[in-house]
Amino acid sequence: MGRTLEQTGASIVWECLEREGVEVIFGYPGGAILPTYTAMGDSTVHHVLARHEQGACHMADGYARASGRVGVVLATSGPGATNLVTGLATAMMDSVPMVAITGQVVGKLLGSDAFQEVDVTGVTLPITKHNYLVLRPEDIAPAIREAFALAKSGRPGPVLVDITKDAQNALTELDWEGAAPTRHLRHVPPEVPDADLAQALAMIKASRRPIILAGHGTILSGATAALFDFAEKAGIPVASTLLGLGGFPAHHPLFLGFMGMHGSPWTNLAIQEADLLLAFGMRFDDRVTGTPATFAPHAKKIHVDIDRAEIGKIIPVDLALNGDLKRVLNRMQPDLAAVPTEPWLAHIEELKGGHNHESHLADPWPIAPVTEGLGPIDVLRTLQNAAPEAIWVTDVGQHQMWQAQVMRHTTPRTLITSGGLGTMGFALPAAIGAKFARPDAEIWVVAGDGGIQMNSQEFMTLLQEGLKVNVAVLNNGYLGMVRQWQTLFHDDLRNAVTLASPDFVLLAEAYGLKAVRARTQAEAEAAIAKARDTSSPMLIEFIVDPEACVYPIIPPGGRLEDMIHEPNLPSR
Ligand SMILES: Cc1cc2nc3c(=O)[nH]c(=O)nc-3n(C[C@H](O)[C@H](O)[C@H](O)COP(=O)(O)OP(=O)(O)OC[C@H]3O[C@@H](n4cnc5c(N)ncnc54)[C@H](O)[C@@H]3O)c2cc1C
Ligand SMILES: Cc1ncc(C[n+]2csc(CCOP(=O)(O)OP(=O)(O)O)c2C)c(N)n1
Ligand SMILES: [Mg+2]
Repeated sequence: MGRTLEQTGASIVWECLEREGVEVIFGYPGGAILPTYTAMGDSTVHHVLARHEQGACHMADGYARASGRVGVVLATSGPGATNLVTGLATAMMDSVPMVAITGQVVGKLLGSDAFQEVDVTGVTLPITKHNYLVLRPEDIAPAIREAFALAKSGRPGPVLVDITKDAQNALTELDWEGAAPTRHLRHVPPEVPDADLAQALAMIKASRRPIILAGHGTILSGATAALFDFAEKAGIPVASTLLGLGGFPAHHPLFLGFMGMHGSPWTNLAIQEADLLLAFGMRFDDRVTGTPATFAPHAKKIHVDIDRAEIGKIIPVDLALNGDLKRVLNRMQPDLAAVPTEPWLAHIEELKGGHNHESHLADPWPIAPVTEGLGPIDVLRTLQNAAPEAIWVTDVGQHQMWQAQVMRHTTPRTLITSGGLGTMGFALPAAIGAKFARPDAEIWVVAGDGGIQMNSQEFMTLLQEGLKVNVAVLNNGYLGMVRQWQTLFHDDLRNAVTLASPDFVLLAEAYGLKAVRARTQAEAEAAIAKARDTSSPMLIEFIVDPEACVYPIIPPGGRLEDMIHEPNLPSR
């Protein structure tokens, strides 16, 4: 009877994916993963052929960020696997649940410099949450099941499963129940003791200038509703990290916008004056703290984080609540009382100078006159007004920061961006993944002329898959963020930042997208309307001011209050 139930390791890979509920995977074939591609057969899992493994990896990442589910990427050994490295590191830095499956040379050749052999578990050890080298077909199902459990449990992250070609080819029986994961149980967060919650509540009660700093963990934990109730009941204002945007509605009166190096001025100032900082699911990145020793100097600090290793890593805290944020907030909620924060909120209003809290760049923080071309901020405002419900997938650079400053993120998972690694080339493939997660959503890429050239081959994947995603390229002729640093901090040297680009309209058309260039506000508005009206994907190249800088900016080694503002504005 045994033989009839036997199947190849490769076929087990697909069965495991199906049983894990995977609907779509992103990949690129090659020799060592060929048995698995051969066994794809009539699998219910839709395979998206990327044009580069890095693209496939960011697609899986974008899918995971947009859906909250595990993204899956498939690649061959050697160069296929090494092309995943940037994508895995991107996901690792931003706690994105992902499973990467790679083919490996046959077991007996391991360590022999065989054709397309790379020690992939070695290479990816520091950029995965965990990884496996699978040598036997019977170990495939346990490794894949455990990989899914690990990727999504506790603090999410990417897990890699490297499977030798002979393990994919060999026959075995799938024992699904026997392959049930056990290791991930160690990652179940401990329950925060009642006494610690009581202490947190006492600290909140005693505070007069409290502030919540909500991070990506708010979204990862599904704690956005709990955060909303918590902030409203206590009357505590909410600042956000870049990756926390969307975790608290931008239009809410208690929302202060995002903080840090390019954050809202009043938010940074409020943090420096606060007497209690409630850090919820964030990891005190250096873009957030400025010089750590100077961060929130007057505040007692409570840090809620699921990862014990993050607590006290950068900023010493007065109370550590090591657990799941949603659970912690829900447990505190019944005993939470309103804090008399009216004077504090009034003071923050003064810091704001009466202007629109939804965008710190709104009047009266006028932006510098545009030197030539469109104002990049005007372009982003026009996009926001045209498509307020869209999902925005941003690349890395000045345009990324302006997007975060200008646009109102009201619901979770509507801003998808590479924060921790800051990976140029992320946006286009990540948007393709996001479209699979949210097929009915309006999805826009916002990229620079530099970043779009890093993975532009994925335009073809967009077309082949018949996806409607619009692409806004803000062409300033520079690697703008680097040019800005050279301008502000390195004598305006402009070394290696002047960027020649292809004709983006022709490039996009060559791939089959519709495309148009906009040089004026009227052209921009018409182009955006056309893109939203057209059923096929469309690229708009916005010719924007080459000299604009992102303000405010905290200089290297600075404190939050050392923000440099637009030079032609009155100092505050
Ligand atoms: C050009 C550029 C400029 C930037 N400027 C800024 C800036 O001005 N301001 C800014 O904020 N960022 C900025 N960033 C982004 C910055 O580098 C970090 O990526 C970002 O600050 C990280 O935010 P985070 O800590 O909320 O998220 P993550 O780095 O994703 O950390 C999430 C945290 O939540 C925890 N967590 C996960 N799940 C749970 C759970 N269930 N319960 C509790 N905790 C959980 C994790 O353990 C982790 O500690 C910039 C990036 C770039 C590329
Ligand atoms: C892969 C990668 N290489 C280098 C960098 C460093 N870097 C950060 S922003 C930036 C410039 C981005 O230029 P562009 O895409 O044109 O966007 P802009 O800043 O002009 O809006 C560079 C080179 C990076 N973040 N990622
Ligand atoms: Mg540029």
